[in-house]
Amino acid sequence: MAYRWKNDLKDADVTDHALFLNRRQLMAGVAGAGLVAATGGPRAAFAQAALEPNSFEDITSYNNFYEFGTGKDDPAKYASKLTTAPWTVTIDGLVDKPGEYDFADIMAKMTVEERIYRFRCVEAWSMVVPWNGFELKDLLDLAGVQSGAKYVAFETLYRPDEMVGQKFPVLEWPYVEGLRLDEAMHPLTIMATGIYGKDLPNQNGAPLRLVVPWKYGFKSIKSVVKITLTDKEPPTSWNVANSREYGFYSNVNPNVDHKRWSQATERQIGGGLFAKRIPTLMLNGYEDEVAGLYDGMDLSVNF
Ligand SMILES: Nc1nc2c(c(=O)[nH]1)N[C@H]1C(S)=C(S)[C@@H](COP(=O)(O)O)O[C@H]1N2
Ligand SMILES: [Mo]
Repeated sequence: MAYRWKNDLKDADVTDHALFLNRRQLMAGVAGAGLVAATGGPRAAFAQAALEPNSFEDITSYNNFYEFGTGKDDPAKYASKLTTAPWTVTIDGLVDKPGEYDFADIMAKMTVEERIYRFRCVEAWSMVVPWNGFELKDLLDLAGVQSGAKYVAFETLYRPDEMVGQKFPVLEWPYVEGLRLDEAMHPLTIMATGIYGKDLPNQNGAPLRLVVPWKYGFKSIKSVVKITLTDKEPPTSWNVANSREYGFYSNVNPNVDHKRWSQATERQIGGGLFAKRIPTLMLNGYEDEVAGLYDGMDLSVNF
């Protein structure tokens, strides 16, 4: 993954942002109460901290989606070619009900919520994104995870006619990722289907992509077509490309530097050209929620 010092930041889209904040205030006062009640106790525990989301413009114009090219503006330029309907997700491996799950059928069964998460790329830039999505656990429960399953493997669409970057051997295609089962079942782990209440734009991984907020961004695989429950640690694209630099876990960790740069701080997208870098937080600020998953593990070895 190339690390660029490219000054191509754009000013925040103030109008869009202001509208969103108003909507949130409205929800907090009126609909918000109903939402929390309807979804029950555990979900309400992830109170949305005072995170200020990036603008819709930031989130949809500065992307990594190598299937459409390696430039940060390539996905926004080329991803409109991607056909996202119809869309099916194959769920197979160690599940009771393997098969092709139609995206619309999945959506009809899932509870879509808003989750405002920090998003930290391994290249040391970050954003705050107001995702809409559902918990991955709910989808896995739908398929019925069998007792022998220990890991979850994910795969992105392979369609070089529409994904122009797949004509180049930048990575092995299709893009693949994986989680340990307990990470996948964690309530912070979601399948995102929207941003700012709109359908997920193609450049962000339409129609559904994984979001694991305490891990580096490349774990959050886009445009998912296959989910496989397995008993073996699955291959992951960046680890296959360079295992010295990209581990299976890839938890955000300011104390474990990348082989070629520090991970102690990050550049906030949308912060302007002269913005100070901010400290990177252990497990991207989700330490209270997820540190227990790694009890007894040396995170500098299992990076
Ligand atoms: N299929 C696929 N998923 C992917 C990528 C990719 O190139 N292909 N890039 C990853 C990386 S490196 C990051 S930082 C995030 C970027 O997500 P965003 O563009 O929505 O911010 O997507 C991740 N998911
Ligand atoms: Mo990334």
